Amino acid sequence: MKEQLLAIQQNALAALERAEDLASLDEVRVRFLGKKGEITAVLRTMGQLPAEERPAFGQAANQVRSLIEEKIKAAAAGLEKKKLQKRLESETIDVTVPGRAPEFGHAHPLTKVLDEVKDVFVGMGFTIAEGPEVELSEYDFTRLNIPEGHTVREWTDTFYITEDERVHLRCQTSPVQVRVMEKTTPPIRIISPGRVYRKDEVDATHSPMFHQMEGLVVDKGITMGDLKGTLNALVHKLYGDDLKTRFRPHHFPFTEPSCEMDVQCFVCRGQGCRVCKGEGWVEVLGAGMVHPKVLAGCGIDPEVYSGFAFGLGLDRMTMLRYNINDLRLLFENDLRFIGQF
Ligand code: 2U9
Repeated sequence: MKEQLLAIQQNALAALERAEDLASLDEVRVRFLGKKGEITAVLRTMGQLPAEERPAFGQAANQVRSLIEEKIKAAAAGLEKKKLQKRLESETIDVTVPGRAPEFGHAHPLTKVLDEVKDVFVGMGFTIAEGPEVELSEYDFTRLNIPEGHTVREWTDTFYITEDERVHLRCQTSPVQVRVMEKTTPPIRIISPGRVYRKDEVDATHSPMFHQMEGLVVDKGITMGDLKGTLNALVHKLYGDDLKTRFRPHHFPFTEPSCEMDVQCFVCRGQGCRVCKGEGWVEVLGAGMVHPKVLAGCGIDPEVYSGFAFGLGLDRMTMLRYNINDLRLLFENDLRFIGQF
């Protein structure tokens, strides 16, 4: 019986040596110390021993048991430590290794141009006014001297919200200025940037939604000279002092007289190229003296006050600025395109 105990002890210690992980270690414990384990089994045979030998044998068997238990505990601690070591190694981060640079986004080209234009006007004492995109026809048409029946009020041009044509998606940001004029005593110096909507097929230069920046100055004695001086200051700040500009007569229902402003093509400097379609000049905005009926319609006496207003297409200005030949690129969010700016 003693040899049997010894054999069990050696087998147990050998099995412990081979145990790679806690699971196989537990198998060893069950095999030797478990209810059906070898130690338990040999203890059950103690009954076959002569009575006087049993205490010694029992003691020897318990010694083997407690030895195996100790060895298992020590081995478990060793395996735990090894496991922790491995986890620490795998989790160790080399703080000297440079971190992954977070990808920084940047402003969309449209936003960059908008901020540039805002800076110029805020620098000239203008304030920024904003208003609803879902607008009343009263403010976007009637108050702007665009009477019923005018083509721009057609369903073909305008996204009406209500059957009665009282509410639509604004076609320009001018209603913002009307809302300011009706509740403000001049002087008024505001710019109103924002999204506008017109029923247009999407192509390289048209989109049903695009961005405008309009401006308005109303005070005593405002002249066409103030209009030209202010818009020349804008162009020279944006494109450089030496760029030539010209004003061509035009017509808008809400301004009289009206004009369009061209700048010398900043790509070919007037020689003629793809950007200016060989003209040497590029149209950048429309403007004019606020129509007296529009002033009066907002409760401002045109005998006392006068004003000028202008409007520019921000998308178009951005395309000119960055030599972009397709408007859709500004809206399609292709990171290869956006990433360039
Ligand atoms: C009030 C009175 C007058 C705003 C103006 C323009 C000329 C103009 C176009 C620019 C590019 C529209 O997006 S676009 O196609 N706009 O040319 N806008 S004068 O005149 C106003 C505005 C408000 C109370």
